[in-house]
Amino acid sequence: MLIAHIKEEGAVDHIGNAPLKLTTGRAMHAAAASTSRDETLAQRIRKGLQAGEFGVAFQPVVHAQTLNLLTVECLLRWQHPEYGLLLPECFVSAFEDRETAREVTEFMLESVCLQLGEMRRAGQALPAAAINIQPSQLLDDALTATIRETTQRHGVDPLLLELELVATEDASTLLSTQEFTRSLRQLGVRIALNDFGSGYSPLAMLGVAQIDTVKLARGFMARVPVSARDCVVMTGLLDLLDKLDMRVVVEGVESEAQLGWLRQRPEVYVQGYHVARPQAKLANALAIH
Ligand code: G
Ligand code: MN
Repeated sequence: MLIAHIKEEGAVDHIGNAPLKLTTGRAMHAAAASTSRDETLAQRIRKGLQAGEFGVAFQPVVHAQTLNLLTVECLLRWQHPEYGLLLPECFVSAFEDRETAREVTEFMLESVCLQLGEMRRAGQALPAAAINIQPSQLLDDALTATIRETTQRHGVDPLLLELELVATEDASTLLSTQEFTRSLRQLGVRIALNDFGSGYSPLAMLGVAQIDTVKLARGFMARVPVSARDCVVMTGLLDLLDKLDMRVVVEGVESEAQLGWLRQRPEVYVQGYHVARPQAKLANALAIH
């Protein structure tokens, strides 16, 4: 079966929970060790960007019923020379440093637009691409200009880009005021709220926030369809988002039973290991549909 095949091929995210914890521990150790040499994790990341230690993995988001591709989420990966493959949860704390967050976003935009530009020149249809940013980056006046310049240089339509902001108090505040997303919107860039329901996620913000896509946190699906009460929570949320005309992506779809349950709803998009793991090659993430 195509899906099962793709799950294995070129997977760069096959670190299970236990090894991932190990990697996290090592990364923290690394951070601590480097701090003692007067090098912060943020500085080490910037050095790693220069040294070509960072890469991008691609995970498809598909329509639950048809499995047609909606977007490819572009995920940062750090191939650390000493500690091996590190996932963003190991080092995202360093993105509180504004300059580091900016450089990482520039790296992602450059990598993703370069690949999309190459596809366009090869006459291929381009997928929409989602990139994760820190909510505070909406305060960076240069963000819109960087996106405009990078997309233009590679001949990529900014309409293809979606920025994912993790649900935090900052995201809630910034997305509830039009001016912080106005220039991005004018450029045609879409905004997604990531991990909704796991962090600071008041329902009231859905009424006011400037959001195109809500990505529901993995936790919501953990006991669906086994637990009737969890199914009620999901059904209520999906009804709410549907009425608000927001696009909904359900994250963490890890089983056929979960996908089957979500397939009852024509408006739902899904992302998760059962559909495809993050792939080292963009082409593999696109081969899903
Ligand atoms: O926070 P965000 O939703 O952007 O996280 C994306 C990360 O989630 C990816 O790096 C990937 O490793 C992980 N991921 C993707 N699909 C699944 C899944 O089905 N289950 C789990 N546990 N993690 C997933
Ligand atoms: Mn994301």
